[in-house]
Amino acid sequence: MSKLTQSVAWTKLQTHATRVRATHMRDLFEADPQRAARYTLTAAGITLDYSKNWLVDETLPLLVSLAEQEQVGASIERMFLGERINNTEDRAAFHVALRANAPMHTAGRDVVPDVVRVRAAMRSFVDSVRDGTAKGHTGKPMRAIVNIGIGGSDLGPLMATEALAPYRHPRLTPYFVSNVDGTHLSEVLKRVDPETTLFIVASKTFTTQETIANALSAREWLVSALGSEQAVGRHFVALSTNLQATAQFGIDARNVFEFWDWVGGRYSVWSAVGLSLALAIGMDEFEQMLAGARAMDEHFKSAPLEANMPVVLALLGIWCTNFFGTRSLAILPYDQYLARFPAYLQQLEMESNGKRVRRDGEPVDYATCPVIWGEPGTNGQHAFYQLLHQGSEIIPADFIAPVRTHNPLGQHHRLLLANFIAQTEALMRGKTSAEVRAELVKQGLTGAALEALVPHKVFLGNRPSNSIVLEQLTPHTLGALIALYEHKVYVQGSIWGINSFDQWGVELGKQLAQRVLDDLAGPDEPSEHDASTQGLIKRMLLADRAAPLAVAKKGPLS
Ligand code: G6Q
Repeated sequence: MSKLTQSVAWTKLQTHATRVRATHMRDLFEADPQRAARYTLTAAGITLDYSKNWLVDETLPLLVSLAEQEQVGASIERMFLGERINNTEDRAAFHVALRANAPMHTAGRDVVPDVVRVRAAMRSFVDSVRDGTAKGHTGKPMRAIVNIGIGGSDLGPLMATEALAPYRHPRLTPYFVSNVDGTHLSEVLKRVDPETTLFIVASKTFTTQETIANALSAREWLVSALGSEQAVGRHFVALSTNLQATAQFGIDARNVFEFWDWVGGRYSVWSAVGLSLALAIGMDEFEQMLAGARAMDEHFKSAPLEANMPVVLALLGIWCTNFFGTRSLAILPYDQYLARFPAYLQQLEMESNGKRVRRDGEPVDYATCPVIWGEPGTNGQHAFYQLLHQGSEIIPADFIAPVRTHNPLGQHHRLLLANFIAQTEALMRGKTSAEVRAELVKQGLTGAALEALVPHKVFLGNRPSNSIVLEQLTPHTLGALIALYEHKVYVQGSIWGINSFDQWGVELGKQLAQRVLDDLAGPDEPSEHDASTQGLIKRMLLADRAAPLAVAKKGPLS
C-alpha cells in the first residue's frame, strides 16, 4: 500500500465516502436552499457551480486536507518559481511565463524578455499577413493558412481557432494538417491555391515523423506548382525549439518563431505554436487570450485552496475517481464553437496524468486519470446521454456554456441553454418510480402495462456534474478556461504524485513505427516481431509487390 492510500487524509475521505454514498443529491438540495450559492466559485470571468456533486458539509474540508497533506500549495509555488517540476525530463513546465506580464525566472534567468521578443516578431509577421503586405512568390496576399503539426503542435491552435471563429480575418482561411495519412494533406491541398497559401510547420522537436512527412510533401507540391525553390521562403514558416533542424529543412532563420524546452507540447498554444491562431484572430485578440489565462493564473496562485477554482475542480475529480470509482469524465460543451474542446482536453488530461508510476518510479495503487471524452450538446443528448442517465456506470460530466451567443438566431440560444440546464438537473434529480407511475397514470396507463414500463422509465439520478458558465466565448474567457483545466491537471498530478509533464508513452509510438517502417520498405530480412505483427507486415508487403503502396522513393523518411 502506498503512503497516499494509507495517509490520514485519504483514509478519512474513504470513511466519509461511505456516509456520502448513502445520501442523494436531491435530498441535499431540498434540505439546503443555499447549496448552489455555497458551492459556486467565480474567477477570471468563469463561474463554476459544483453543487451537483456528492458533497455534504464535511466533504470539501476533507478534500482540502488531502490537498494540504500532499502540499499542493507548495507545488503551485514551484511551478511559478520555474522549478524543474518535470523531473524525468529535468526541466521546468513554465507555460505560465508565456502569459506573464512581470519577470519570471527559471534556471536563474528571466525568460519574459525572450517571450516578449518572439511575440513582437509574431506581431509584425501576423500584421503583415493580415494586411496583405506579406505576399506570396507571385505577389499575391495570403488566403490560406495551413498549420502542419500534430499532438500539442496541432490540438491547441486547432481547438482555439475553431472556438474563436467569430474573430477570424475574413480573407484568411485556416487549415490544420496533422495525420500522416496522405488523405489529410491531399484534401487540404485540393482546396487551396499555392500562390496564396502559407504553410506553418509547427514542431517543438522538428523530428516528428508525421509533421516532417507532411511538410516535405507540402513543400514538394508548392515548388512544383510555382516552379521555383525560391517560393519556399515566402510560403513556409516554422515554429520550433530546434533551430538547427529548421535550418536543415531549408527554412530561413527569419521565418522561424522560436520557443523553449520549458514549454510542453500540450501547453504550447500560448507560445509561437499559437501563430496560426494569431493569424486568424489577430495579435490583439491573441494577447487577450493570454490575458484571460493570466487572470486564471493569478487566481490559482493566490486564492485559498477551498476557493481556488482549479484546485476545487481537481479535488472533485479525485473525489469521483478515487473514492467513488468513476472511470471517465464527459466534457459537454453547449457551444458549437467548442466542438474540439473535448479532444483538446483528452490530450491535456490523459497525456499529462495517464500514468501508473509516481515521480519516484513507484507504481500507484490507486486510479489516476480517467478517460476523457465528449461532444457538444445538444448533439450528444441524441447519442450517448442515454448511458449518462441510465447506464450501469456513473460518468461525471463537465457542462460548459456561454450565457451569450455570437449568433443570436431566434430562440436557438434559449433552447440550447434550456437543454444544458435541464440535463444537469435530470442527472442530479433523476426520476423516482412514484414520479414515473404518476406520469404513466396521466397518460392513461394502468395495471400490468403500467408496471411493465416503470423500471425502464426510472432514473436513479444522483449523478454528478459541474456547470462551467462563461459570459461569452471570447479570447479572454477561452484563455481562462484552458488555464483552468491546465491547472486542474497539475493539481491532480500533484496529489497522485505523478509527473504531469512528460509523455514517455508518446515517445514509444514514435520509436516503434520506425522499426516497422524499415520492414515495410523491404527487401531486407524483417526484424523480429510476434506472429501477428509479422503477419500484418507480410500482408502489406504482398500487396506492395502487386501494386506499390507508396510512391517508390527513398526520401528522408523511408
Ligand atoms: C505533447 C506531446 C506530443 C507532441 C507531439 C508533437 O505534449 O509531447 O503531443 O506535441 O508529439 O511533437 P513535436 O511538436 O515535437 O512535433
